[in-house]
Amino acid sequence: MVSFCKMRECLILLAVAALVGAADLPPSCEKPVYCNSNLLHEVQMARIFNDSKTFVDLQMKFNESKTLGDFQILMNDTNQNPSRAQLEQFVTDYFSNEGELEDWKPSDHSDNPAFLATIKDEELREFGKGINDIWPLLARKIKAEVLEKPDQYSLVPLTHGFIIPGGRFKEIYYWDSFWIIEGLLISGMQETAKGMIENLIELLVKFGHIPNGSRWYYQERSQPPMLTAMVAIYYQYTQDLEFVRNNIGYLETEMAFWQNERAVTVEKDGVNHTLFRYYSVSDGPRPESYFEDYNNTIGFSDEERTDFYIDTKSAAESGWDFSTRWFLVPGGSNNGTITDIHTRYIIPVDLNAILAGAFQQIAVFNAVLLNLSKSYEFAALASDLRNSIEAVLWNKEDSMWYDYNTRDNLHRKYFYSSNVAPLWQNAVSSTFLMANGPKIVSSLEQSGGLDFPGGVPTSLIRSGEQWDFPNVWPPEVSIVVNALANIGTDEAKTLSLEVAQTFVRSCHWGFLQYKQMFEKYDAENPGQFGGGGEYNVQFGFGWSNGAILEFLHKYGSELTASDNNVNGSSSTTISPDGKRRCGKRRSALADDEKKKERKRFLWRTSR
Ligand SMILES: *[C@@H]1O[C@H](CO)[C@@H](O)[C@H](O)[C@H]1NC(C)=O
Ligand SMILES: *[C@@H]1O[C@H](CO)[C@@H](O)[C@H](O)[C@H]1NC(C)=O
Ligand SMILES: *[C@@H]1O[C@H](CO)[C@@H](O)[C@H](O)[C@H]1NC(C)=O
Ligand SMILES: *[C@@H]1O[C@H](CO)[C@@H](O)[C@H](O)[C@H]1NC(C)=O
Ligand SMILES: *[C@@H]1O[C@H](CO)[C@@H](O)[C@H](O)[C@H]1NC(C)=O
Ligand SMILES: *[C@@H]1O[C@H](CO)[C@@H](O)[C@H](O)[C@H]1NC(C)=O
Ligand SMILES: *[C@@H]1O[C@H](CO)[C@@H](O)[C@H](O)[C@H]1NC(C)=O
Ligand SMILES: *[C@@H]1O[C@H](CO)[C@@H](O)[C@H](O)[C@H]1NC(C)=O
Ligand SMILES: CC(=O)N[C@H]1CO[C@H](CO)[C@@H](O)[C@@H]1O
Repeated sequence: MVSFCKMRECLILLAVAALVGAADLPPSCEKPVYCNSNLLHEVQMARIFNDSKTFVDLQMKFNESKTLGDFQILMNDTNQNPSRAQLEQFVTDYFSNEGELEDWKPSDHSDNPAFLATIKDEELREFGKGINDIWPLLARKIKAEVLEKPDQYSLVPLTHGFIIPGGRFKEIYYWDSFWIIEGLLISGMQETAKGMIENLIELLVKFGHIPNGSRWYYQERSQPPMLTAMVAIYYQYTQDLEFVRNNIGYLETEMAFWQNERAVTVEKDGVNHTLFRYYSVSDGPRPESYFEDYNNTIGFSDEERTDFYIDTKSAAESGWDFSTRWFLVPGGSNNGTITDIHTRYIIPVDLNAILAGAFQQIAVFNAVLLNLSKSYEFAALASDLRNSIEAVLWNKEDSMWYDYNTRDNLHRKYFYSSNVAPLWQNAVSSTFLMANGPKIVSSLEQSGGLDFPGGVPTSLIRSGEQWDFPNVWPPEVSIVVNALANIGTDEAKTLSLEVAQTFVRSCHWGFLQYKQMFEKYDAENPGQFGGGGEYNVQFGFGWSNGAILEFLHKYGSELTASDNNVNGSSSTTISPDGKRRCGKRRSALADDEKKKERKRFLWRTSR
């Protein structure tokens, strides 16, 4: 600012900047104990718990005003400087972790659901059974105490039992729930799946959007908006049109939230486009990662700190917390660290694809419900967004979609698994697909992102962040597998199967070794869990189980646990010792052979 304004103007500008500073922003949530108080600050900064989430998950033994008032007395008595021991004592006296949730037995769980019989490979059938057996271990219900004194909990009470992701994630989570619901439907647990959706709708009604998870401290953040996709997959499995009729208004409410709160105008080639970004505006560090966020802003100006909090929360809203996807350094590259986070300037491919898919799905639902004017309205929204995705995010040269940096008007030309999300969400027109499908396949093959024995990593950049190399996140593998399948050519289908096969074998190997499913895996070491980020790897794990069940269901007659089980196929990925990477079909093909093969494309579907 100082470099291009005269002193007097600068003072005015600075004054204006200060006016829109932290003072005008809401706190992370309306519960001071959990979001905005010196109690929170002192306890978190003293690192009484290694994981910052532990404290904000505790329940208060007394009401909020007594808790805050008594803490103020402690502060006064200690000259505003309580010792660590005094803080520990206060936490012990005023908080408890007796538990807000109890185990729950979903009545629709069966030990031998029908889909298992469709898995041809015996070892993988065992694997599918093993995963199906995990559902009851992740099933929870809110205790009656929470409903009696909701003000003393950070947990938001919900009516139905639900499936948690696992580990430290012991509440219901928004986008995780899509893969959990799909897995439940495959396991024949339709009632549980329906209850999950109804819980999320309760959150939508309460907050006006669906927060990251069912905790007050997630109040100002949403997550990838998959509610419509959840209702769609539930309808696909159940044909429960009554449910769609009763809930379609909520799907429209959610779309309105994104349209009103997260839309941005991007001018490209002389045309203005409406696209969407993650943008969660509130003041203060994320309560559940308070120490980490605060520590990262040491040395920042007030304005920089406020921006950092908004950009980290916005990145958390994306589900990719954290990744070089949100890092932006001068010049426009992603070569930075967490302190270079500028989520607000990035237009994400996956978010826009999800919304285009949701608009289209709502149009379809309205058509089925014979509400044609609504159907046209949403079809037009879908079509506009598809056009904007093509105009702004599609990179013709590379035959790939990229996130777009609105600060420098540049594509973010990096491999991220989210780049292919428009195919996954059917957010492309049939003519576009006909013209570009084969090119996208080769672009993806050449990216290097599919070359790892442990699955598709989210990126190829080893940043130390958990949504970067070498971590493989199960929902992202699902996005790539479905994106390829939706291209519709034989080659794309083969590649889709290969990607699924590699990941299923990796997780199977890990399952045999550890008797666990992890939230994330390691692309370089099949079956091993991923690392990095702010907390230790978690077990369980909702979306991993869902993604594997999806692959076993989708490709159950073709997948094999190891090459020994393969009958007549030369496709190889890893050996069950999990260490060696064998030659892959694609790399084995000479370039001209590849070209010939590409010419043999058979278009099976056109949309
Ligand atoms: C917290 O972390 C420290 C240092 O890493 C470790 O020594 C300690 O055992 C941990 N405490 C708990 C309760 O996990
Ligand atoms: C909170 O609890 C205290 C003592 O337990 C009580 O005196 C006070 O009325 C309560 N306040 C509210 C708002 O319930
Ligand atoms: C703490 O001290 C301040 C300033 O001395 C005073 O205004 C406040 O009432 C005190 N609070 C309590 C709870 O003692
Ligand atoms: C795009 O919108 C901006 C402001 O929102 C406006 O200044 C600009 O003229 C518009 N450009 C076009 C091509 O309509
Ligand atoms: C605090 O931040 C500094 C960088 O400013 C970092 O080196 C350090 O590891 C952080 N401490 C913790 C405990 O995260
Ligand atoms: C990224 O930054 C590091 C140090 O900040 C530097 O060594 C490296 O060359 C940079 N890489 C690129 C691709 O700009
Ligand atoms: C169509 O949708 C509108 C707006 O949601 C609603 O008012 C109307 O009742 C619906 N019509 C039918 C036939 O469902
Ligand atoms: C392979 O499949 C064929 C036909 O299904 C069967 O006849 C043959 O025995 C199988 N071979 C092996 C090694 O399993
Ligand atoms: C950082 C944040 O916003 N909290 C959580 C949101 O939900 C995801 C799970 O989908 C967690 O990874 C985040 O920690």
